[in-house]
Amino acid sequence: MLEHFAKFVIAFDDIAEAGIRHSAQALGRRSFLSIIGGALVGAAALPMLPFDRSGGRAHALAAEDDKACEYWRYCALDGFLCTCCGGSVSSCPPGSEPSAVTWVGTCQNPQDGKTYVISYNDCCGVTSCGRCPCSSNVGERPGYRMGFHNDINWCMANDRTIYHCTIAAVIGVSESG
Ligand code: ABN
Repeated sequence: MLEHFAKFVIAFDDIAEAGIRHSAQALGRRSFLSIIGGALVGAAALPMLPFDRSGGRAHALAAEDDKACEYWRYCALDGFLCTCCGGSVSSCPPGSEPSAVTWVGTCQNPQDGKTYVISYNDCCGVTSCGRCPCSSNVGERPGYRMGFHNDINWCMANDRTIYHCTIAAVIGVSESG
């Protein structure tokens, strides 16, 4: 067995040597060495290239972070995230109040694959928060379809109409998926 293996290695060695000799003769020694040198430098540089090694992990993590625009409930939210302004994903920061009118969208939760109905209430009565601006527009429509539009101040029907930030409360599961 060992003898067979040794013979195989020697044969392989001979073939490789013959191939290299042939290439060196055909190309000339200088260009043969420059090709080999280029290949070695190229192989050494490969691991330094900027490959994406994250495998989509960053995106998956952002889908669970309610202070990131990529959080799944914010798929149709246009405004400042209340989670960055002292509130939570479904309650307004202290001193502000939820808008009396709102627009409703649907977003898919990547954890269970279900589509949920989300109410995007603006929080009103305090000057604009200015933190974590987001503009996601899944299912959103232009202003002439007002009930499907997110780029307006939904505090318009409140006594205190100043816009502060936006929350995203789950109000049901979408039957249509
Ligand atoms: N619905 C958020 C918002 C408020 C004011 C202006 C534009 C968008």
